[in-house]
Amino acid sequence: MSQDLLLLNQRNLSSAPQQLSVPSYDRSALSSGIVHIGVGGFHRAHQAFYCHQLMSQSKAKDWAITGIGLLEYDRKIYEALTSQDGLYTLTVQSPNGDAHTDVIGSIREMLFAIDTPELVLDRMSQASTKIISMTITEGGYNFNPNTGEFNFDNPSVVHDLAHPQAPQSIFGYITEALRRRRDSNAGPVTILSCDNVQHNGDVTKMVITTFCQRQDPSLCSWIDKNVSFPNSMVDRITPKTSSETISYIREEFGIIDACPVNCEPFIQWIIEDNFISGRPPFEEVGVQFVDDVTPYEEMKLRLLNAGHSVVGITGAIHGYPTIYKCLEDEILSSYLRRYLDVEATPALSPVDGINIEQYKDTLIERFANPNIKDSVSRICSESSAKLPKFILPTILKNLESGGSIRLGTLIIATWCYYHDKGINQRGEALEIIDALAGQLARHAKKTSEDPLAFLKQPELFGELVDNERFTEVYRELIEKIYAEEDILEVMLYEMGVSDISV
Ligand code: CS2
Repeated sequence: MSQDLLLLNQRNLSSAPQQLSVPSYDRSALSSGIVHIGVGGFHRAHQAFYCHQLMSQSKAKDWAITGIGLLEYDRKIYEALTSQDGLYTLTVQSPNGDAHTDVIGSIREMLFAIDTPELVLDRMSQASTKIISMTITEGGYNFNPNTGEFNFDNPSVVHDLAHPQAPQSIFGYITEALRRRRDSNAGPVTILSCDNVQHNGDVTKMVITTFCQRQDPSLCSWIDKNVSFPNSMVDRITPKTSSETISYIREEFGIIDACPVNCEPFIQWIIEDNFISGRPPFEEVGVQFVDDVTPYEEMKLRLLNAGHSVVGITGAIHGYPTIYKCLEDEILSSYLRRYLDVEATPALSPVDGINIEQYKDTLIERFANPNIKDSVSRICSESSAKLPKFILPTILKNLESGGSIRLGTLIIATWCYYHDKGINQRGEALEIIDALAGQLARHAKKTSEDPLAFLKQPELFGELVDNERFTEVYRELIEKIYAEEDILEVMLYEMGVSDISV
């Protein structure tokens, strides 16, 4: 290693170059009030950043974060952050090329459940832990979005039902931690979901109590009185860390950071103020507290997240690598706007104090930020957990009201094509990351014999396959996509006919 390069850690902070902003607060005086499960890029660009901002104003020193990795997949981030004393760089990149990097200091320690399960349970159940928060992805909640049923067949759930004291799943960990809190009088705690799931707090409460009802029904009434589950809407586009970001930090600052994060300037967090055991004064750093988060989450999921999937799935088939490249294409960007205006917006409930037109303008500018190289494959990953929440509610609402459904239906049909072909229209292999990839491909591959085969996955599509108006449009679009060499041609055509009610 060159002598000029510094490893990022607490000891080396004092030698960091002047132009790098490092924590101004005494990290040794912090204590953990928050335990966070799932310390990916998003958590570090969002919640950990909000906490860091408070600490920079000499506030919230009891609200530092203990980060937890539950899965084998988390080992890498656990090792990297542990070797860096919880420190990492966060680079905010503006569309005009301006970039600002901070070293974030709000994560006090990292724990890895597979190596030290007792330590993890200990932190979750100690009285000083007031909030257990989580980003476990849209697919992590282990329930069928159509029926609301919890999946008791999941092997780690089966394991945890039989071994309450040695859990593997998040449900097992939380339930055991709550039991220990009850038995030791550690006091109430807030469980805060930070995932893109509508009513994420209610969903978290539902899955935890359903699991607990089966494992230890006597604990349920304690949970009812001593645990709160606020709903929240979270937002900041955070691409996967790339080797480019690692090199940027090394070249710009002479710092070796194994797990830097880069993200857009936009940040938003809207939360229902339902923290049974107190919370950091997040409102002082721009977090909004509301009585009912429903309209905000609906707007975000059905405009921003759905918008991502609209350009992501079609962009993947055309062969674009990143979202900003998709936005540079006029057909894709007009299609996106058309989808948002003609199908998504009319299906939304009114949102107090938010100008939806402006919101859409801003989201298109955000997607187009050329310095956020957000990969199409990240957006398409786990679409089986995303599209039913991002796109289907809009289609269902428009089916109910007689509104347009063609633009959204094209995305579902393109998604089928994506799993059927497994390659883009340039002949390159698609990087398909989805827990249900095998099942999705099996259904998609039957499309030539049965054009509706892909829709015959009720856990994803509910009863849509029985809706005549929907299936008529879907069949027509499937035919077009399979006949055309370029998805963009189909999109162009559809923009001409999108407002004709079928
Ligand atoms: C994205 C989100 O994964 C996705 O499909 O839409 O990760 C999105 O970038 C974030 O929700 C932005 O807040």
